[in-house]
Amino acid sequence: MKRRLFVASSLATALAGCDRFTNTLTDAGGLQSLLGSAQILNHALIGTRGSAPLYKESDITRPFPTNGLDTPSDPEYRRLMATGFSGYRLPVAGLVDNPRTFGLSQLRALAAVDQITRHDCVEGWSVVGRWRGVPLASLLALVRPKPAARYVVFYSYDRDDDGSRFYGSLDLHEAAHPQTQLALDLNGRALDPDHGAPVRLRVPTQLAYKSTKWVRRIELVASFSGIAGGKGGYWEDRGYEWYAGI
Ligand SMILES: Nc1nc2c(c(=O)[nH]1)N[C@H]1C(S)=C(S)[C@@H](COP(=O)(O)O)O[C@H]1N2
Ligand SMILES: [Mo]
Repeated sequence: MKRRLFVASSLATALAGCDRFTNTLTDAGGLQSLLGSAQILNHALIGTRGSAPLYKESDITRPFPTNGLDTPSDPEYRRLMATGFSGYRLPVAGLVDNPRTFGLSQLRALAAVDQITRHDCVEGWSVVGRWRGVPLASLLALVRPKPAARYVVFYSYDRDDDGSRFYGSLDLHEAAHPQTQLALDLNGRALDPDHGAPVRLRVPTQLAYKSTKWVRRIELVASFSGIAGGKGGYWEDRGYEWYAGI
């Protein structure tokens, strides 16, 4: 409980975060952020390692906002985007017995999970959307993690003004959760670049900063101490909690 309270207060102070994004939702006199912090407190206090709630078609946020506006300017990403991502390849390697590289059609050929879930940003906004894609567990089963593998690291195409790349990580338990997916579609259409095309991670059991967009490469590791700031993610390196369960 003590730890949860600590998590709650550190998340509340992080409410002004995610400011790499231009937030398209207006904040009417702080009410939104007040509601947001109450919601985050609630999540942090109630907490669950069970399943995230599923929603109905009629709950889908319409129109569905563009939350993160910074479609990567990375030249490689722009080249892929220009060809409708036909040349996209996703390597899954590191501490695995069977490293593989997947094209989009190979990913689409795997059985998909289609779920309507809520995406909660620490800034206090939420959206409900239908994400469809491959359960990460299926991919892990294909590459066969070695016993030493503890974390799954997701590297993105976007980078900061100072050049640091976005990345994130999950432990194998969360990675293999049946609701954790590599999403390919949003609300019945292929993901658009603003929402993480062609492949974005969706982790409905955790806050949205764990749902890495524009996934470029996946690596299984024993520790992330040697990666970037060593805290397991772009936001974690900047003070956010690594475990962001809701
Ligand atoms: N690659 C990458 N993934 C990312 C981010 C980012 O900056 N880069 N931001 C995260 C945060 S803070 C949020 S709230 C969600 C926003 O996802 P959306 O733009 O699809 O709503 O993406 C997450 N995944
Ligand atoms: Mo966020």
